[in-house]
Amino acid sequence: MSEPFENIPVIPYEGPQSKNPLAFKFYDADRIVAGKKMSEHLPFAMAWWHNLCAAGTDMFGRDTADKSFGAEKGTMEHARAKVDAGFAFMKKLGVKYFCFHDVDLVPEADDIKETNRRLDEISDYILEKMKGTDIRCLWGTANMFSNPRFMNGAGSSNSADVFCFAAAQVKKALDLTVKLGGRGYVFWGGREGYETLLNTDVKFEQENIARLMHLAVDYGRSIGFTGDFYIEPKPKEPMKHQYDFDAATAIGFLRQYGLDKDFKMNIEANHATLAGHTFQHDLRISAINGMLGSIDANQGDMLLGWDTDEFPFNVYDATMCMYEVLKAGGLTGGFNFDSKNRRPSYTEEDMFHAYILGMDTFALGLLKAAALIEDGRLDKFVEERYASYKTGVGAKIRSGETTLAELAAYAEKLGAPALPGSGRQEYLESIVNGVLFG
Ligand code: XLS
Ligand code: NI
Ligand code: NI
Repeated sequence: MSEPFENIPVIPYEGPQSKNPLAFKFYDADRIVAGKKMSEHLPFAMAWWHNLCAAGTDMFGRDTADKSFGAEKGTMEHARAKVDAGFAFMKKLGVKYFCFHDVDLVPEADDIKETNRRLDEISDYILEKMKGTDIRCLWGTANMFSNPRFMNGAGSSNSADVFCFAAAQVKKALDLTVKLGGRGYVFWGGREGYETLLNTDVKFEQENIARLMHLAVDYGRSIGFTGDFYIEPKPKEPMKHQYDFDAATAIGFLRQYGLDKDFKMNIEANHATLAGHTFQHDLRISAINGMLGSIDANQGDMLLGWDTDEFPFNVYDATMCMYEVLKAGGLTGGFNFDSKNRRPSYTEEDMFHAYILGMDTFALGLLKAAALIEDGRLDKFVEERYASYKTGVGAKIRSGETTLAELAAYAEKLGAPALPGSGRQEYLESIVNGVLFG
C-alpha cells in the first residue's frame, strides 16, 4: 500500500515572502519569542475526529472527502490506517500532540467489552507508532453524546444504567489517556443539559455530573494520572441549554462541588462566541481564576449561530488569545485544532493548508502579542486607569481598612466626584493596529 500523503512534502518554514502553499510563513518552530521557542509556546495538537474521521457529511449531504486512507471504513484495518495517516500528517507538519475521543479511534461495537478490546488493540498500535518520535497525546476524552443511549446526557441522564455506561467509557478513556502519555483529560458537556424544564430536575442532574467527575478524578489519580482534568464550556448545541455555559459558569460549578483543585478550563474559541463572549473574555475569566488550562483553537462565523469549527484565520483574535496566554505564563495543555475543513475543501492537500493556516495564524498571534506586551502602552494605560486606588481612600478600599460610613462621609465631603478618566478605547485600538501593521 502507498504511504499516506506521499505527494505532500515535509512542511518547511519559508517566511512571509514565500508563495509556496505548502510552507509555513510565520510558524518557525525554533524561533525564540519572549524567551521561549515558538514550538514551546504553541504545543499544537491534531484533533483525531475532525482530521481523520470527519469527511464533510452535514445535515443536507454526504461525505465530500475520502478519509478511507485505503481501507474499508468501519473496520479495524481502517482504524489502523487512520493511525498511520495521523502520524504521517503530524510528522509532516511538526505537530507534536493529538487529541481523541474513544470512538474516534475504533468503530464502536454493540457490546462495550468488544469496543474496549478494540481500544486496547489500537492503543498498542498507537504506542508502537509513538516510539522514536516526540509525538504524544495532549488529551483524551469519551464520546458520551453520539450513541443514542446518551440522548438525555451522560452524567445528567435520567437513567442510572446510562450513567454506568458513561462511567465505563470515562474509565476506559482515562486508561487510554494515561497509556498514551496524555497531559489532560477533557469533559466537554456533550448532551449534559436539557431541552425543557417540564421534564428536568436541574439540581439532581448537576449533582450527578459532579459525582461522575469526582469518580473520574478518584480513578484517574489511582492509576497515576497526574495531569489536569478540563471542562470545555459551551452554551448550547446539541442541547438547547448546556450546563457548562461559559467559563464563569463552569468555574462556579467546579467550586460548588469541590472539583476546582483537579480541573481547569479548556476554552474553545467558537464556544465562547456562541456564549455571547469574545474568545479573549473566556480566556481572561479562566486565567484570573487560575484555571486557564488548554485551548481548542478554531473560530466561528459571526453570521451563523452554531459551532462551525473553522480553522483560525483571524489574526486579531489570535493575537488577543496569545496576549492572555503569555500574561498567564502559558498553558499546561496546548492548542488543539478542534477545526475542520470547509466541506468543499475536500482534498488531502486541503488538510495541510488548513493546519498551515491555523499554525501560522497562532504564530502571528504570538509574535504580535509579544510585541504588544513589549510595547507596554496597553499595560501602562490599564495600570494608570486604576491609579486612584493607589493612595488615600482608594488604598483603604483595597486593603479593606474602611467602612461604608467612612466612605459615605468622604463622598459627602466631595459633593460630586470628577468624571472617571477617559477609557480611550479608540486610542488603544489604534495602538493595537500600529503594533500589528506598523
Ligand atoms: C464540540 C466540542 C468537542 C470537544 C470534545 O463542540 O468542541 O469537539 O472538544 O468532545
Ligand atoms: Ni466545539
Ligand atoms: Ni472542542
